[in-house]
Amino acid sequence: MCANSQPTSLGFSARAIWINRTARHIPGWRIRTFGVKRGRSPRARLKRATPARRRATHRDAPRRDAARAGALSTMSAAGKVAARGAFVLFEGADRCGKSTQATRLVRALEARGVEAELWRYPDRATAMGKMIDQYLRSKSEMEDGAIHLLFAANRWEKKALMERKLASGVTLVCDRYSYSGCAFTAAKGVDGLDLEWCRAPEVGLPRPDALMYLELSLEDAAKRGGFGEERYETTEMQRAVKASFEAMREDWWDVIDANREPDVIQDEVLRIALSAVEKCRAGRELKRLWQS
Ligand code: Z5A
Ligand code: MG
Repeated sequence: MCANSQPTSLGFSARAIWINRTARHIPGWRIRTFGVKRGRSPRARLKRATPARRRATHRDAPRRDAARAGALSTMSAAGKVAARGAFVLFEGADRCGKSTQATRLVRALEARGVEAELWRYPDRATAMGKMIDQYLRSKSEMEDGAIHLLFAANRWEKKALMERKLASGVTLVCDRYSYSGCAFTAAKGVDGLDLEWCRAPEVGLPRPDALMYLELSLEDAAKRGGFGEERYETTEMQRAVKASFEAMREDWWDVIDANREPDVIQDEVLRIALSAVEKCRAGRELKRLWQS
């Protein structure tokens, strides 16, 4: 029997398969499956499921989506590592130039065709951020442990968005993050609120791909103008904050001498950021804070 000749003694299902296979070679034919039992779609399966199974499926959805997003950040459908945006962070004590350099960096990256966004913490625009803002401006009071957790929650509420942006290829340039959170709370010297305690609520957040710590002495910082009116803006507090940053410093941080002309600092910062962007484009895995 030639390959295209019709079988004579086949049952209904086998005949349908034969029609399908044959039709595929005929231009203009729409392929349909006649009488062949197909697997039901997920939606159809869910419709027929018992109420308990349906509830479980919906309950699992966020976990499934998170797992998928995690996988997407490193693997493409073809099983290759996928390009993503870089998470670039500026940290340092007051007036070292974080906001200045973060703003300049976004512009410099965009000028080089890198899609970039400026993020900052605290994000004072959210409901939690508004409470933080009130606290920083001494318009409200809060226990030291409680305000620490609120700063951390302000990062957790934006974690999913951060991951989505990075996975979609946007580079995020961030002005302060968890390191400031830990440095400031630990600097208060409150019993029990040491660095280890401070880190706990931050564990599992996305870890930056590059952390630029702008190093500036208190004396040089003072030359950049007086303190503002916010709660932590005193010499004593800033000294303790610097000590906390020192205690947290890790090998992979880039320590930048911030006592130079802004343009000179920017050149160094841009080199570091572009190197991170390059690595993330090549599929570098997004790590988690303080997880082994
Ligand atoms: N906080 C916390 O407790 N827990 C947390 O989890 C987080 C934060 C995330 C937020 O302050 C406060 O919240 C902060 C920590 C705490 N408390 N304090 N203090 P913020 O981030 O909103 O603070 P800010 O108002 O942006 O100030 P800053 O960050 O300390 O400044 P900066 O961003 O490092 O510096 P700048 O604004 O870029 O520059 C300061 C001045 O220096 C300005 O006049 C510039 O023009 C000048 N400048 C900048 N670069 C240079 C150079 N290279 N040469 C000379 N002059 C320069
Ligand atoms: Mg700033």
